Amino acid sequence: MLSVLEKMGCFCSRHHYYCEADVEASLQQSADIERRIEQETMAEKHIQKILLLGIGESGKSTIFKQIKLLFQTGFDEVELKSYIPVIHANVYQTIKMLYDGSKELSENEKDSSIYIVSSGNEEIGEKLSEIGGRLDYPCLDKELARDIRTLWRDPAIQETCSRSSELQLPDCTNYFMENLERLSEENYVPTKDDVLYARVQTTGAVEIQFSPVGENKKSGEVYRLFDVGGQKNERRKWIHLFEGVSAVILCAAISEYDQTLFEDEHKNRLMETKELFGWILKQPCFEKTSFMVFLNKFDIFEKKVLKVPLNVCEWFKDYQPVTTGKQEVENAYEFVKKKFEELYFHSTSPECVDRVFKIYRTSALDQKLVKKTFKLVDETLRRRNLFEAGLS
Ligand SMILES: Nc1nc2c(ncn2[C@@H]2O[C@H](COP(=O)(O)OP(=O)(O)OP(=O)(O)O)[C@@H](O)[C@H]2O)c(=O)[nH]1
Ligand SMILES: [Mg+2]
Repeated sequence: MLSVLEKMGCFCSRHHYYCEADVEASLQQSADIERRIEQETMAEKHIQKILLLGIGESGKSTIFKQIKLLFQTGFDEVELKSYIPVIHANVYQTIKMLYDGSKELSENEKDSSIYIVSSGNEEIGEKLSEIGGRLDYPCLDKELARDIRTLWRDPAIQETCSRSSELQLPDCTNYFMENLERLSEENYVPTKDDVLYARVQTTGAVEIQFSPVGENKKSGEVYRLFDVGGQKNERRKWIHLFEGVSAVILCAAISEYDQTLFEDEHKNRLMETKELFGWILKQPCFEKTSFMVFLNKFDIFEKKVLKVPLNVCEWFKDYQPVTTGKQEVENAYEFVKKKFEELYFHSTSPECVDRVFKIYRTSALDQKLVKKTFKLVDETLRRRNLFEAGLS
């Protein structure tokens, strides 16, 4: 006890001998701290917060990866290699879904024979289905890759794949199946495209800070971009990010008009997007927030819309195709775009009419297009800031 008091005495005596210079130094120190906090707060204020929102698989993380590639240092070898287990898991899960799907279709469909794999491939299918159901996948070596390729080329599996919308097959299926040789190499390092195609469901939220300084070095804006999980059980976490948001980028995968949610097979993906966007627009904290809608997966949309009528989706039930080919794709796209515009104006109260609203056509895998789109987003937000600064 005494020693503690002694020690305290030691400190007290130092205080006792505080001279004016000490006081001045201490005042200077606290002024410095305050100035630093103020500077940091100013810097924080300068940073514009952008949220990527949308349902699961709409392409948010793909846009996020592109921004990392475009405006940050990209992926180093360690980061690229960290995608190997994800990519291999995508391969195993996909081939299992295809084989199990073909068995189900061959039992339940009228024209069932087209879904029966050749007898020689049945054993391979059973083996791969068992592997795909494991928690730990084996290393994708040449032998396994050969088996997967053999099964993939089976006409019954190709028929099953043409029903991908009903089977919840990921969009990366064809890409990875066509690159099996490379993916199974011993020293395989994923390419930038492999990473963009890799599908991993986001849980929680991740963020990056970047400044899209263009060739003309004009934009000095600093953005903090947040990527969140879009599946239903993830969305309750979003609310913590809703304060002080400059812009919301809503990702809507317009190619998914004939698909149901991964987490709820009774709900159409575009109907879910419609409800979700309506809900986001009505959030009081977004009264002054800019809205950018990315009508994503246009590359898939332009092929699908010529085969599957747009009006299979309840939201687009009044769509009537009138032409064919490229013109039909444009008509269908414009129709979908108009639906989003109507939804925006319908869900926006009069107090919010002056907030920014823009719609862009995107394919998140197309780096040039994402770059061009983000430049437009940047320009719009800068113009908006100048306008607001003029008002204040
Ligand atoms: N063809 C094509 N594929 C895309 C596009 N955008 C995303 N994808 C693919 O779609 C899959 C899902 O994309 P993600 O970016 O993971 O979707 P997400 O919105 O982050 O999904 P959650 O994390 O579940 O909310 C990935 O395999 C992507 O490669 C696109 O425009 N075209
Ligand atoms: Mg994601």
